[in-house]
Amino acid sequence: MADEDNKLKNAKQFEKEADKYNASQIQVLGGLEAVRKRPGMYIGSTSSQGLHHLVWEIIDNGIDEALAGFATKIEVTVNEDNSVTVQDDGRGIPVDIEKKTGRPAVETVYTVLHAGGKFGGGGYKVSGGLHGVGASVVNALSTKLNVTVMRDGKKYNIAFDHGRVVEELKEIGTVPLTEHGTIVHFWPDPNIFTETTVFDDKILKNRIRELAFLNKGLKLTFTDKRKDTAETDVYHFEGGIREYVSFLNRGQEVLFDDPIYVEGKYEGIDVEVSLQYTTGYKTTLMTFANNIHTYEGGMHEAGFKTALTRVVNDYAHKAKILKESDDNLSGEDIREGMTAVISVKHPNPQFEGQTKTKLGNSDARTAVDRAFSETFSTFLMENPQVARKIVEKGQLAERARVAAKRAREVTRKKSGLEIANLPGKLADNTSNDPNISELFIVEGDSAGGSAKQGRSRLTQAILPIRGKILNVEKASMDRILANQEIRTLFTALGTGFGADFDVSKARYHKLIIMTDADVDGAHIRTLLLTLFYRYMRPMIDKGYVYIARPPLYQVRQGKLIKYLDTDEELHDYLGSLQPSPKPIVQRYKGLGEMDAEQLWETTMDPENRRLDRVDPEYAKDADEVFEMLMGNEVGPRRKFIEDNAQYVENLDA
Ligand code: 0RA
Repeated sequence: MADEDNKLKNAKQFEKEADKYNASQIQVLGGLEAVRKRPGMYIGSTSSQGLHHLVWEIIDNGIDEALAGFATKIEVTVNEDNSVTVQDDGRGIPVDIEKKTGRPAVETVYTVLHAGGKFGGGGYKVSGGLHGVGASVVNALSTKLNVTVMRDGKKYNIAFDHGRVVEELKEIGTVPLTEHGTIVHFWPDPNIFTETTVFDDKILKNRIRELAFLNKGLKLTFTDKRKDTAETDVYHFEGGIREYVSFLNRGQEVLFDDPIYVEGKYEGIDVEVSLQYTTGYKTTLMTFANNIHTYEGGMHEAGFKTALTRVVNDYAHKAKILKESDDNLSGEDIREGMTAVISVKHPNPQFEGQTKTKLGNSDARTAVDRAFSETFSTFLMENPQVARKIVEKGQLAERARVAAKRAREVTRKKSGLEIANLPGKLADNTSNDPNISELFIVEGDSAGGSAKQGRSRLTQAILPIRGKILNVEKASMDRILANQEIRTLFTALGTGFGADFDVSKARYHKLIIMTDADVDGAHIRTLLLTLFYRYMRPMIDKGYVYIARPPLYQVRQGKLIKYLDTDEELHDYLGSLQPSPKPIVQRYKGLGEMDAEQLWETTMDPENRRLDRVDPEYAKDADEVFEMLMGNEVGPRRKFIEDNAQYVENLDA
C-alpha cells in the first residue's frame, strides 16, 4: 500500500516536473523566436553594427565578472572561420540546477531572455545600459554557441544551435582548482546578418582598448586567427583613464607632463577624472558611465564642466590674473586645448536621450563635482606656472572667439546658407516642428519622384540627390561649400556650416539616407556618412541620422502582398503559403523599381518601415576606415582592398 502511494506520488511529482519543464521550454523558444523575428529590436540593427554588438554583449558579461572582483583577464579571439571566442578567468557561470526552471543556471542564462540581468546581485552591471540585452540574444542569433565552464576543479560543456540546447550540460573533465572561468564560442547566423558576418579587427581592437583604459588593471587580449601571423595584442593599463588621456594626446605638445588624475567614491558612485592640456585648440571631452560612452553627455559631464569653470575662475581671481572687475572666463574658453576623460560607475545608471547615451542620474553631477574640485584646486595652487598657462589659454581663447565671431558675421551674409534660399529640388514638409520632421535623402531622381508622391507631406521632406556626391575627405572647405549638392543639404538642414554649425537649429530630427541596396548605393551612403561624420558630427551623436532599409523581396499571391528582407524569411514565407494561386516573387534591384505606393508602404511609412540609426559608437570606430577608404593616401586603401578582397562576396550578399 505504501509502495503504491509512493508510486503515485512519484508519478504526480514527475508530471509536475515535466509540466514545469515543458512550460519553461515553451517560454524559452517563444522568447528566442521573438529575437530571431525582430533582431533589430534587441541589437539595434542586423548590419555590421549589430554583428559587433554580439561581441560587446559577451565581453560585457566578462567585465561584470571582473567588476565584481573575480576575473582579471578577458581574451577575445576571432577564429579562422570568423566565429568568436571570449574567455574570462572568473568564477565560471554557475552550473547547478535552478529551482525556478529546473534547469542548470548556465542553460538559463543562454536561453531565457533577460536572464543575464539577474547576474551578480550587487556590483555594477555594464549590461543594463546600451548593450545589456543578455547572452541569450547572442545565442538566438548564432547558428552555434558553445559554453565551457571551469569551476570547482571540474570542466563542463553545453552546446546550442540557433538558441536551442543540442548538447545538455555535462562534465567533460577535471582541471586544477586554480583554473576557473568561462569560455564562450559563437558563430553569428548569416541568415540574420545578411549584410556581413565578417568581423572588423579595427572596430574590435578599438573597443577592447577602450575597455582596458576604462577598467584599470584588467587585462584584455585580442587575437585574430584569420591573419597568417596571428599575433595577440595585449591591452592592460594600470593607470586606467590617465593613460587614456596620454594616449589621446600622443604626439602633441602638452602644458604639463603627467595628466591630472582624480579618483573617489561618493554615495556609492565611483568617479574617475583625468585631464591634461595641450598647447593646441582642440577640446576632447569623453565621458563614460558603466563603461558606456555617453556621447550625449549628461549629469557627470555637467558636474565636471561646472566644477572646472568654477575652480579656474576662482583661482584666476585669487591669483590676480583676472582683475576684480573682469568677467569670468566662459567654460568653453577654459576647455580649449583640454583633453579629459570622465568615467563613473553607478549602481543604477539611467540612460536617456535619443541614443540612450546621456546619463540622467543627478547624483552623478554632485559626485563628479566633489571628486574633482578639491584635487584640481590644490593642483592649481601647487603648480602656479601651469595654472597661469591654463588661465592665459582661456583668455586667449576668449579673444580669438570674439574676433572670429565678428569676422563671421561679415562673411555669413555672403554664404547663402539661409533658409530663404531653400533649394528648388527640396520638397519640404509642411510642419515646422523638428521633432516630427524627417528629411529623406534619396538616391536618384526617379526614386525621388516616387518618394515625393508617396510621402506624408506634414512630416516628410524629400531631397533627391543625383549620382555620387563630392568626397569630402579629399576636398578643401572651399570646394565643399561650392558643391551644390552639399550646399542644398546644409541649407535644408538649417544648421549652418563649419564653426557656425549648430545642431539645435536642425529643422529635422531625422535625416534618413535612402539608397539602393547595391554597390553604388552603398558607395553613395558611405560618401554621405563621411560628410555627416566630418561636418555634422553632432547630428550623429544626437542620434538624428538613419539609414532606410528597403525590403529585398515582394511576394504577391492573388491580392496578398508581403515584403521580405532575407533569403531565410523568403524561404520560410513561401513554405507557409498554399501552392495556388502561384506566388510571384519580385526581387527589388533598386528603389526606382518601386512605385510611389510601394515605396511608402515598404520604406517610408513609420508604421511598417525599418530604419537603422547610425550609431555614434560605430561611427567613431569607422573613423579610421573612413579616412583610409576616402582619404588621399592610396597605399593604405590598396592594402585594405587587397586584404579584404576575400570578403567582398560576403559584403555584397
Ligand atoms: C557566479 C554567479 C553569477 C555569475 C557568474 C558567477 C558569472 C557569470 C559570467 C558570465 C560570463 N562570465 C561569467 N563568470 C561568472 C551570478 C548568477 C546569478 O546571479 O544568477
